[in-house]
Amino acid sequence: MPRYDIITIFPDYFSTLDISLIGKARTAGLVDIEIHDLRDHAEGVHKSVDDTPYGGGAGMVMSPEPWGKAIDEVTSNEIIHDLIVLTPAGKKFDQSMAEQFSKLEHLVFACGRYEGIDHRVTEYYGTQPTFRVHEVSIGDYVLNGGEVATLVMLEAIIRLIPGVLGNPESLAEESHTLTSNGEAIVEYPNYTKPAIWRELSVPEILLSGNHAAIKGYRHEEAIKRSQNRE
Ligand code: 6GU
Repeated sequence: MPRYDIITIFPDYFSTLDISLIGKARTAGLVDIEIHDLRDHAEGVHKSVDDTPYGGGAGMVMSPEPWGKAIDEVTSNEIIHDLIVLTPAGKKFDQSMAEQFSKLEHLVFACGRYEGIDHRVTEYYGTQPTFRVHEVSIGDYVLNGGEVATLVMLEAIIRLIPGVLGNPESLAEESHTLTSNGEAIVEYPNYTKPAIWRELSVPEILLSGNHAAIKGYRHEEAIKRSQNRE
């Protein structure tokens, strides 16, 4: 099964990985997720993991030493490791990236805080033959750290692992599949009972039983939504 190691100074962020679909996937032995506290690799009475930036400037930078120790501890020279460094300066995460990562055997998530991690960590592992390093962002806004970004990535990745979703048909049908010309197509709007809610009716065609017409209607609605999204 694929293994995901998460290195963070806030392990508590990841308690939600015990619940819902990901919790079930872990219990079922479909994925192995291990959380590691970076501070276990810090030295001194204060167990400090950061320092002031060379060249000056605001904020603190995470020191390379604890990161090197933490990453070395969860990796070996035997297999390829994909090291994901969470940073707003990274390549933007999307569904195709999720699909690629979902096929990999060992992901290591490095959750930076403060003004990020000393860049030599990215440089060093980038030169190691058993590592591929990916700097990833989840969108054009600034978070306080990589923890929530890691949760977003894990949710998108793990649901693509075979056996995790109860109904694999929902994978093929759902939002953000790409059309034949590579355009992102979003899902059509969905309705369930009651047929009238607060004076709003469900579109009549969905009650018609005419499957071809329903298919056509849904496609039209999906196109409209896709065009309105930019
Ligand atoms: Cl991965 N990290 C931080 N700190 N901010 C972000 C981000 C990551 N992705 C978008 N904003």
